[in-house]
Amino acid sequence: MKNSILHKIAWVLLITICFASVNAQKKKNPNIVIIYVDDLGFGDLGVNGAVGVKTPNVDALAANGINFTDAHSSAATCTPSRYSLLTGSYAFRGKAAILAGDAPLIIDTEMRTLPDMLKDAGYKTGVVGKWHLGLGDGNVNWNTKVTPGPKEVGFDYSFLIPATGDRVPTVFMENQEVVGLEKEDPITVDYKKNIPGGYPVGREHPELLKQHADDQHASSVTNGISRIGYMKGGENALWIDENIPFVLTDKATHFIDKHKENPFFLFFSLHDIHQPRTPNKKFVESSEMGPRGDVITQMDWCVGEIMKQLDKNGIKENTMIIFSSDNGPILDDGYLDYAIELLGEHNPGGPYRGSKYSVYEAGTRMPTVISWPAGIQPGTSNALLSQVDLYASLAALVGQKLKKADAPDSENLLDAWLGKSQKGREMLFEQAYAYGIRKGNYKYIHPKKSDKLPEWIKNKFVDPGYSTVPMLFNLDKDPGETQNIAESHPEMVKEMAAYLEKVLEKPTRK
Ligand code: NG6
Ligand code: CA
Repeated sequence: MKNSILHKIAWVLLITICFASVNAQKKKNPNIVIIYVDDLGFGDLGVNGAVGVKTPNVDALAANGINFTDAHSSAATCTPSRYSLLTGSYAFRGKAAILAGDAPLIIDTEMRTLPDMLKDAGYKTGVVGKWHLGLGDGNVNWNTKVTPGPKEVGFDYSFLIPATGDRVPTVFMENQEVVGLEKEDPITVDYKKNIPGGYPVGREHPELLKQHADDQHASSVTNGISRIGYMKGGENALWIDENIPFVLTDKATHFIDKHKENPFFLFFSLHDIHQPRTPNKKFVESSEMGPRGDVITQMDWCVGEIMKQLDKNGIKENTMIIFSSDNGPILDDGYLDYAIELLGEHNPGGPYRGSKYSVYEAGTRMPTVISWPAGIQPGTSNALLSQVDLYASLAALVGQKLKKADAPDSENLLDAWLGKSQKGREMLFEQAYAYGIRKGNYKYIHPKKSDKLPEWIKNKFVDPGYSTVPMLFNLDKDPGETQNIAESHPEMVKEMAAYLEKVLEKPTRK
């Protein structure tokens, strides 16, 4: 009898110890916050040499963490880069291209995503901000819960700008339902034709506009800004552009508060500094560059608020912040806010050539900072890295094994992300309107069959990197990609073209 009681006590003790150690293990994993800025260029941070604007909060993050000088988004546009970040797969594999605001979800719900993987490791997961990965399965009805969406690809919580700031519907969605929608005023969206009884159209009513827009951005006007696409209804739910940073930061800090006891993963995906750039009055004239500079200050403020919240909750030490951008900078992307005229000496892409949409370096070489006071030593790193690798690297960090089909292009480069090694990728793939490959400091640009640019790209401040002959640059000597040395380096061209061929053929993760 006595023996069996002792036995029972021993079992209870053993189980308690096991649970305690599992919990301790869980506790050790840092919270992870990805702060993903939209269209921020390498040179747009103080720490990377910004001239007309200050970014004290991000600079402080860099001073206490690692500033990466050769880290890349997987693509030079938004949807593709985000797709790769969340799936560890190159965007072309999922046919991910810039999406319309009513496009269906492009992530296969059967795929194990980055948030799925972190959930398996015990994390609470949330996304706050720009989504632009599609919602629903076609013919989305904005007046009901829209599925599939973030929940079906691994996020416990979502608060979204469904597509972009310049696309309808201009409403927020919380857990896949429009916030503030009134039953009597349902939302209709159409990307092809105007909707009778819908919002006035910018190209017919320029007097309603706060900012002049080109014809592509001249459809429905909400909050004095014309957008891509047509919309009707949902008046009570419309966002006020000038308040977006406050609304998003509030949701992000609430998520942090709510989950401070768990490990959590927050994907904080800002609208800034994408057009339309309409800084809140708190930030107007905070820079010397007009709205584009002012929204950089605004973005920096958001970063500061996140830091404050972590500090307040006593979890700053064991929170890893990954700060980066989805694609390179663009001065004119459709709205007239005088970004070109007010640029001064500022170089949005730093010393690099190109911009958003471009296969030249500035298209994908992203401002990238990682801080984790409890886990990394401050410093800088010039390791060659791609955001597609964050999935496998974070899986290694939290002790999750990848199954064969998971994260098909993601390499575990955790030591490089943590600054323990300066060795990044051997070869790196860049997707823009042309394909690029990096090997060490060499950069290869794959030729296009035709040099005919898409019509809409022509008038832009874009240097796309289209060429009908192969191009090769030595970034060591020529960071601005001005001297094509392909002809004198045929072996290098051959090797890099062969690697590209392999990437295009099948997943690259070993
Ligand atoms: C382009 C838009 C551009 C911007 C971009 C998406 C036109 C002519 N241009 O199609 O203004 O919205 O899509 O930007 O419509 S991104 O950062 O989300 O990739
Ligand atoms: Ca973008």
